Amino acid sequence: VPRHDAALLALDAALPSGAVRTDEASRHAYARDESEAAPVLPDAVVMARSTAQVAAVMEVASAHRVPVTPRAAGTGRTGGATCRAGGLVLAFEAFDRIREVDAEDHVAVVEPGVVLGDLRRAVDAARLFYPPDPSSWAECTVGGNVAENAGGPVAFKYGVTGHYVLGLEVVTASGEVLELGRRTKKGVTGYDLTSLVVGSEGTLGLITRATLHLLPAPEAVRTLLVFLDDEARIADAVGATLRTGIVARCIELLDRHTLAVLRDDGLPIPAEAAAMLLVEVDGSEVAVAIDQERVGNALTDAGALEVRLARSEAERERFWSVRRGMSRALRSRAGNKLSEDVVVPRSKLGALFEACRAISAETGVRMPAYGHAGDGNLHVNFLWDDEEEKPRVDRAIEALFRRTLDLGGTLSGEHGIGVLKAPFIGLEQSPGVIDLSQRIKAQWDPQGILNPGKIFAGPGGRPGHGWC
Ligand code: LAC
Ligand code: ZN
Repeated sequence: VPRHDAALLALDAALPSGAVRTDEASRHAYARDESEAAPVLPDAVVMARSTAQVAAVMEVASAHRVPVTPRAAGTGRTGGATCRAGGLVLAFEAFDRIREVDAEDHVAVVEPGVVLGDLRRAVDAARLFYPPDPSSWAECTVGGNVAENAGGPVAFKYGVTGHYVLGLEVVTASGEVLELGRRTKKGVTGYDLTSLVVGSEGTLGLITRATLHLLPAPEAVRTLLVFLDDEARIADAVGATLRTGIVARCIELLDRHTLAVLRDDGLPIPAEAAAMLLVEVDGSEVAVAIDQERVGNALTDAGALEVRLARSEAERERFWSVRRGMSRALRSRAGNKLSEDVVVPRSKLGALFEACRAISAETGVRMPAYGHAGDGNLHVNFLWDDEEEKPRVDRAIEALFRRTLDLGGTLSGEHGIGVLKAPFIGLEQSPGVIDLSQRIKAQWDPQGILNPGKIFAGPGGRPGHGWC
């Protein structure tokens, strides 16, 4: 039953009619994201279309101490858009205009609900390039990308979302509108509050506009389909690519389990292949012709079973579309799935892979892995069918996290902590760092109404891989 009656009345008065929804269907539609985090029904869903409306919502929410969970496409993978404490889901999907693509200054200015695919097309039409390419780009939004500091395959060469954020307009918990950052490429005035908000998972402020840095579009891209006969060759193949000195655009990995998904989809995979890399180079037509050859030769020398150039844009897109759908494909292959996005220093990729195999053998949990090998960023998945297997899954995940940290890595490369990893943040960060972070949070949001329950395992936090 919806609560917060007084706040809802005040919101109804402050916003256009239809913006505040308390019907069952709306509440259910906004109860979960693209993760295994258990759904929670919001008391109401509020649709925002402007900075003024977001500010009005926060004025009411802070006056009535109502929790607010920001959300746009709901493609997040750690439960960040689920409202653990009830209250409002503030939906940004209709706040979605591309306000500017400036081809001279190489800047785009967008509202938070802009779908990344739409931004990519608009930027492309101006012969520019906005590199961040999370697999969900056809659906996810720029606001969510900034809030999670999303990455993707080409992060290997180009970096993640945060590297392209020059400035942000942010609405605070009390409804104040702040302009952070700048519009110029360089700028070091004062504290870098823009970077603090990037990746803060909606816990510090609400992003109502983003000013993004663009690059000139590379003239050409070439895709190498690299097949390996043994997963043990993966680390060597990645190393061989790096040693050419050519910065590939991406070095993506599929292990033998995830390669099977490509096979099942009818893609041409050599029978003896046990792993695959998707390696791309980009630049001028002349440069990619040379780079593709040199990287291909290095991979052949490193013992690749076969190195094949994607013959056409259509073939390239066939591989990428199955790769982008990997997370959902794996989910359809088991009753339950949890997936991680751990990162290790590149030189430890082989050790991480061995650890995955050992943990899988020891716990009996199926652990397919794929991801951004060039960045040492693996999506290790945990698949199980019966609920009684769950304790073994929990054990496997904790073992993966501990090993990752032993190898000098980090718990999350691109999906954030959200609720799912909150119980584990103390494995990586010291009490002093967590305490300082929580004091920063309290400065921005003294009442704790912005996306409560995320990042930090609260006193009521559950043990294990939380909430699911
Ligand atoms: C991917 C998402 C899961 O790389 O991060 O497909
Ligand atoms: Zn990824």
